[in-house]
Amino acid sequence: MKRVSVLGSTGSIGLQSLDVARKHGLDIQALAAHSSWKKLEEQAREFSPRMVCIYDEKHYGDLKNALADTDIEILCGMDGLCRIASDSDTDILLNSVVGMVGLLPTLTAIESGKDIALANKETLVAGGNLVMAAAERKGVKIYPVDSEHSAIYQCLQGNSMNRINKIILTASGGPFFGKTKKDLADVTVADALNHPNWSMGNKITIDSSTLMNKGLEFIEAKWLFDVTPDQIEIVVHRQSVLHSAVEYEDYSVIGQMGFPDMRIPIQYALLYPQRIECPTKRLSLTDYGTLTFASPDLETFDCLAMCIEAIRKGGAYPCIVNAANEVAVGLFLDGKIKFLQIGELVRAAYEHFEYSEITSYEDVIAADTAAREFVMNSVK
Ligand code: MN3
Repeated sequence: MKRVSVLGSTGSIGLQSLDVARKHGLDIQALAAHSSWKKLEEQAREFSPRMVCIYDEKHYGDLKNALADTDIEILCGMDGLCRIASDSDTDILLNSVVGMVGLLPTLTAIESGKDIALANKETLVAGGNLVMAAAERKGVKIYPVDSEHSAIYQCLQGNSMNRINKIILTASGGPFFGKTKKDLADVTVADALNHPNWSMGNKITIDSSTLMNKGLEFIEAKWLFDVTPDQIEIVVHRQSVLHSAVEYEDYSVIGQMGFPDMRIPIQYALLYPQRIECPTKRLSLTDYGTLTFASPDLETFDCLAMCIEAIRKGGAYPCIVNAANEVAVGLFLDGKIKFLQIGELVRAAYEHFEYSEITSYEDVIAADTAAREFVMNSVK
């Protein structure tokens, strides 16, 4: 049985990955959470990992006391995440932490030759060239956990001899599909958190409402599948049943469908190449009756437009738009800015910075930090 460690185990992907682990009796080696130490304690008692890590160091003492009667090793901070990422008794690391924090553990896992089930978007968005080059050098596999990228990965199986014409990346369109900027001027946090098809964490749910999420996925797809931006077409598909598709040179389009439940792609990443029963609902196409497809509205959803421009220009731009968005979403969730300001701030950051290359982890951090400061200073 595969030995698995989970970074971000108390988040939405983490909880669903533990459902999969529970169902199939996976051997959990380590668990890490941001700050939910009570939930992490519960998980540690259920899965008996060798190590647990609480990222937020102020809860280290709480967790240590809570698990004092066990022989589980308690870690904290980035050091703890990287310690888990480099653990030699883990076969696959599920990285589902939120934000830029995920990049260093991913690079650490790759350097120690460990396969990764990747749910942390920022890893590829901010450091795509570094991560893919390191993975190739180390012969490490990156299994995408995101439903769209998992779908594409699945559509590529058995086709290593064939060239991709294009990738069809599907988007649900989020809660504001069909709206104009005028309609979105007074959107509240609660409106934006009300996603039609997927149940996810706050950051990604806001990103889905602005379509930033699809922009990040566009950038990820470019890196994961080694295609050009021109080879990726975004198609809005409201039902989230077709999770993405690949067109080959013969114009045959192969897609992957399923009930919209993240446990399917999580399980595929953790158990690849096995396909065994998943703890989810089955897809009934006749329950849906109709599946619809439309082009995205790049005018209303400028975060998506910015991401596409950023990856076309390359260099640090994807990292910059990602960092600007992360700060802007935080400000929106805290009630400090309006919904449409998220896109405006991302655009302002994109336009502010000159082109620069990313050749090291330090370059990523420098671009990321500069973009964050730029956004914070813009709203003062
Ligand atoms: Mn997705």
